[in-house]
Amino acid sequence: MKGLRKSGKRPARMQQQPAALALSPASAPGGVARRVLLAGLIVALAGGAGALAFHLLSPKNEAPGPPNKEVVRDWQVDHLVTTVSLPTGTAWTDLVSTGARLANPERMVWIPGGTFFMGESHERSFGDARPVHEVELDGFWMDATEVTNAQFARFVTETGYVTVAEQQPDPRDFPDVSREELVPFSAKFVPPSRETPIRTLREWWQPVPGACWHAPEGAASSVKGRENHPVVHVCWEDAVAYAKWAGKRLPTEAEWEYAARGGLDRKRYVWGDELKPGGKWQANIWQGDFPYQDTKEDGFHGTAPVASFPPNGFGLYDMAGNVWEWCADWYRPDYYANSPKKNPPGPASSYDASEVGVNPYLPKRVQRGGSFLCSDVYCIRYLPGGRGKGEVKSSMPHVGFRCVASNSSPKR
Ligand SMILES: [Ca+2]
Repeated sequence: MKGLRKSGKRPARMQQQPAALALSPASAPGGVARRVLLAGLIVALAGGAGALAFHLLSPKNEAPGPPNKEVVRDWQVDHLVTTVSLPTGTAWTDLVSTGARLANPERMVWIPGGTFFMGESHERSFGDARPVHEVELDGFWMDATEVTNAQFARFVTETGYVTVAEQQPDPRDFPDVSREELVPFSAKFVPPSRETPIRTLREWWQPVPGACWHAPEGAASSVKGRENHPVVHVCWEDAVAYAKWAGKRLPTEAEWEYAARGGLDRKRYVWGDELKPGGKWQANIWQGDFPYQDTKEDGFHGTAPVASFPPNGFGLYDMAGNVWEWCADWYRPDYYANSPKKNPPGPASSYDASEVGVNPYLPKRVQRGGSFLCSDVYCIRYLPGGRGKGEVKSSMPHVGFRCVASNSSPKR
């Protein structure tokens, strides 16, 4: 198979289209589509270092989303939380504390509104997480876990939805690949077998024909036995489609960061200041020498079943590590300097000139939380203020999502 080559004139749709990787490892490393996706990967993976400064101020004891017994019961039925029985007048704090004791992936928890300082200013922090700025948010519901394969399968079964990775690529987006060679595909992380310079990162990712959410390693694979793992190989529009079906939406970046902190004030991790309290890992990240040796001290190489680690203070699982999570916002590295204080929706469009050789106008959305490929010695963007980004048509094996809902009871 011939590789993708950079076209002299970029088709208009190229900026809207995938994503993507060349279709063979031998493909031209300078291919436009490949560089689009890999540039995002580099940012997602190659974070700098630094602690976060996050300041949670005076959360408000607002009324919960379901305002009465009737709605709460419906919410429980919808989410199969049959073990929960909440009387009329239950405060949001009770919902949160109740939720924190459960590990039902169908469940949502109420995140109380409040004011906090978003971003971080540590000397080793990421430039796009500055300046720290005060943000005020209304309360909202949030999925306790990342959306699982089982949940996504239900969505697909009911709707017939076909993800972007399963669709035939548009030849106009891959002008240097023959029609015969152009097949649906997604990406696979292939670590080197020995120590290697970080600059070779692009070589660690390979396109895999047939790879998609239900066949993560290619056509011969499946998610059997991984029903409770987070769904991956979903691009931004796939996540949005699921959210609409579920009567929910993707979180704004501000909502995501606020929720990730779980009510803690200026802590380095979503669980506190200590990496391994009691000697126990608190998230599915990478241990060992990245990228060639994962000792999986935390028990997992690759994705872990959702809720395999303790929840944060709001009862949310895996807000650090496991998989990156799509947010609703367009990505701009300079947004924090101009964002509104109240419920910031993100910028009107994306613009990112920080990636050398990549069109700065490529449509990118925010990703948060880091993944199983993050570590304290390499990509620490799994810390609560760390920002990630991805081209909207790109699907990856370490990117998933979770949903939120405003004050109304979500459908599912
Ligand atoms: Ca791990």
